[in-house]
Amino acid sequence: MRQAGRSLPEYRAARGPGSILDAIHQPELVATLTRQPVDRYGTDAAIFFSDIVVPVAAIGFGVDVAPGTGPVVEQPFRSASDLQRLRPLEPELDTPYVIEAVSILAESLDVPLIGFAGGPFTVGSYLVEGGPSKNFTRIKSLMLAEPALWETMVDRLTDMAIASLRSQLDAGASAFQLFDSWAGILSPRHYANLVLPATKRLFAEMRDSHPDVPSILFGVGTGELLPLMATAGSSVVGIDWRVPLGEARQRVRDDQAIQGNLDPSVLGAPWPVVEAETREVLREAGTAPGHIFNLGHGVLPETDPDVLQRVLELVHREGQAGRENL
Ligand code: 1CP
Repeated sequence: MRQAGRSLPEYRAARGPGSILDAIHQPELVATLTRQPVDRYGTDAAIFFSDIVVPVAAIGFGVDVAPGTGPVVEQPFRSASDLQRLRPLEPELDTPYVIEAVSILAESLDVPLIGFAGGPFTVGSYLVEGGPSKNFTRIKSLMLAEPALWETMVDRLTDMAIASLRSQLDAGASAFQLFDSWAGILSPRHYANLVLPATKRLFAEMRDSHPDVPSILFGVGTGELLPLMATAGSSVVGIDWRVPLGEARQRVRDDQAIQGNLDPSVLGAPWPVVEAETREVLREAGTAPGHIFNLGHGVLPETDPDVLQRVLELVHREGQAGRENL
């Protein structure tokens, strides 16, 4: 569950104030923060504690993550001259703290560790917009008005994601997730022409270097994009709460698993509602293998940890019963 930690009192206590990037530079602290949701909830996997802007911040693009806001960029990417600020990532030199934290976790966790990187559209959107965005106007204009520049930019961001993911897998992560969280803002035609080719290349190159490593492609609001995303080459497709899982199955390939998709806002409702909604997700997912229960997006900071705990217990109980009935 992405950002599961930030709703936890032990997260706030261990992390302290200031930019999350400071915390991300401290491998022992990262290992602790990664373990917290696993220790508390008994999740079946851990998601590495980091952020999608870590590689671009590490090469000195001038990115910070402002508390309560998210990534902010001092001098946004606006023209071809900004390409010189997007040099290749050398993980051993630029992000040794990531490699060290993954190594500590690979040694000490009892569950698989999921590494991750940001998808090219989502990371590009922060660089071009300068921060979180509602309409994504600047990045869309850049993509459409200057396709050659976008192609170069997307290729560099994709190369950085590949380098980062490889370093995490080499250090002991067992699977990886590509968060192209905001790709759902694009029309299918724009996604197919301007984002999918680089995304396909990423999964193909990852398969070449790390065959058999499970991979997840995720975005929000991707209902219309799912059939396209399903061709990108991941073994799992993440689904947000807007598409019922039964329908989502029709939109991905038969050999792909799906991940999702309880609406994170539902966790604020009284328990009987949360229970019914959780059961509905499991019912929609059906009995065929290949469903990873998750929220449809990250845990909201105001979420009551005890409610999440009960959801996890319910899912584990039902999953166990389901397996026994197979
Ligand atoms: O569960 C975890 O804590 C895992 C670590 C993790 C992950 C997987 C963090 C820590 N960030 C991410 C990925 C990430 N970061 C995504 C993709 C997942 C998603 O869609 O939520 C995105 C879009 C970001 C960018 C980002 N970082 C935002 C969103 C801003 C926006 O545009 O709306 C925010 C708020 C952050 C800060 C951040 N990153 C992570 C945490 C725990 C936090 C918030 C609190 C903090 O600063 O401690």
